[in-house]
Amino acid sequence: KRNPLPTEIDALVIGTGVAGLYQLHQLRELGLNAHACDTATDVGGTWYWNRYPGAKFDSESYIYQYLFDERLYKDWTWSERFPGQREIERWLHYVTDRLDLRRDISFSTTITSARFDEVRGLWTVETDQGDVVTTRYLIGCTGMLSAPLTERFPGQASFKGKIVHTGRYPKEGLALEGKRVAVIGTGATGIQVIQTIAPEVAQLTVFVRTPQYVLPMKNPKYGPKEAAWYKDRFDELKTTIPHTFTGFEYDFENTWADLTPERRREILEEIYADGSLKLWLASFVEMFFDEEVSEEISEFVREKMRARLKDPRLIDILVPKKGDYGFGTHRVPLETQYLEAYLRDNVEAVSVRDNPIAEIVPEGVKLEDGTVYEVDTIIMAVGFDAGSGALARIDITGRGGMKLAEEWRKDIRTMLGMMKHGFPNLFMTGAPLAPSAALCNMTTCLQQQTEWITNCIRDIRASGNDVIEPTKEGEDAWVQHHDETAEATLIAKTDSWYTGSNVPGKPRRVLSYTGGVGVYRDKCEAIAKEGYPSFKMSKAKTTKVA
Ligand code: NA7
Repeated sequence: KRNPLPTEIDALVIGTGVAGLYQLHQLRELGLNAHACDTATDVGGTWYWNRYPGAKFDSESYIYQYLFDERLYKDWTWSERFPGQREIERWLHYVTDRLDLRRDISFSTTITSARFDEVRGLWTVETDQGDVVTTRYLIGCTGMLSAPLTERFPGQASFKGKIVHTGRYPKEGLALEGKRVAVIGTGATGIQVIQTIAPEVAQLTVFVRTPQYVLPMKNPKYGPKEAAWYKDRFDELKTTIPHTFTGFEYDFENTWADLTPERRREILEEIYADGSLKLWLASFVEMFFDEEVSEEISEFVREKMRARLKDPRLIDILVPKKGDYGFGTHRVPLETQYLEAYLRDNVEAVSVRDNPIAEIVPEGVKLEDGTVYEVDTIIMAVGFDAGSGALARIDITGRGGMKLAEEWRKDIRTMLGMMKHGFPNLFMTGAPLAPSAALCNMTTCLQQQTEWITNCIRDIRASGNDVIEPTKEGEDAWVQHHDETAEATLIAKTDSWYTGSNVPGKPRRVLSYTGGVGVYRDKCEAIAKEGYPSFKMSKAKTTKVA
């Protein structure tokens, strides 16, 4: 049975994933009357929705963690270095129960609209269940990658078999055994699906547009020894992780220019052998800025990939080419025998680079040249409207009738990625222009953002005010700093969800802050310490929510 939503409340949190759960907990600790709602039937966010075969962490389990409570950290034990969706979902249930969050969550409840009342300084929120809620603070913990691009091809509805987006994969699964299956997309998601289902299905046809740089994952099982190893390091992890460049435990330590080619190679080999994202996030930071370094490291990875594939046709389809884009300028997936999957007799790679998918027909996938690939099931691993997508799908009206979706259709601007000029008391996490999935261990960033939001609400109240809004000048300055930082990188030159180029018509901007997680944290903290100079605080006409 659905928990009823209170009609009047201090703070309403949208979403109960990694961010929303911790946000709700903190607001309650602050003494606020807080509540959360979620479209899903349970907690988990990303880890609720993405239950496709093979879904798993690419961050080490022991760092994709809440670090605010030592007991909460130490009382949970991971079974391996990179566990799968089911285990991660169980962990989030454990967190939810330990913090006793369920009593303040309404599931199966989608927020459809939110309107700011300038006179009372309150948000009026409506849901698809007919609820109308008045709240002082509205916090969108809606996820960076949670608005799936489900309608990607003409004719999808005509398909005779099952067609699903990975971000909406059914709980009961799809019974793929013995079926002819198509997978469209080879991002981090597609790769996990492909390597997992290849041995099960009768026939797998993979439609590959842009080939990916991939890194092999080393995923040892964790027993009591490993659990003791990471649990004993709790204090160390808590002090290092939040301040590294990417919110992982490792950081960039090498300087390309200082080393001989032989030594660089040795370092790349050593880090490659780690079987983690370290080659991307903690080898040579120059790869993000310097075309030559980027090319050398890219070629190092391409060489490894070619050696595994051998077949020139497969190499042509699956290995990025020199000049395409550099290693690490979009999300690097970890994989287990992904490339080897294509060496199986039942797996076919179809390049749709020059001969794109034209439509879905009742029998399967039709390419522009008229070729039809007949299949029973289509799995669309085609990605998300990242960063801005989830909040833009809610009808949010700020001051003077300003609509968030319309503003972001023109230009994706935020203040610190956590607020938006014109939308007082609307906070957000995982939103554009903050460090997030692109170059950050999500849990690190989401903890920092929710903590900043909580402290900000605490500070507003302590100052005798009710309402906060970033000034236009403050927001402009942040956007300018963000852009200058981003444009110095090769990321800005690459097409992918990192720059919004995967969604037709979306304004192009690097969505994640690229100045580093530690730097971002310091900047956010400095603003709070200085009394929020780039924000305007005010008293509302009504001090009571009701
Ligand atoms: P991504 O990384 O956006 O990948 C989507 C994939 O789908 C990518 O290979 C796309 O090719 C492909 N795609 C999208 N549209 C088409 C069409 N029309 N035709 C052919 N191929 C298409 O999404 P993921 O879900 O894999 O990963 C998202 C994030 O989730 C990931 O970065 C992690 O942080 C977790 P393209 O590259 O556009 O040529």
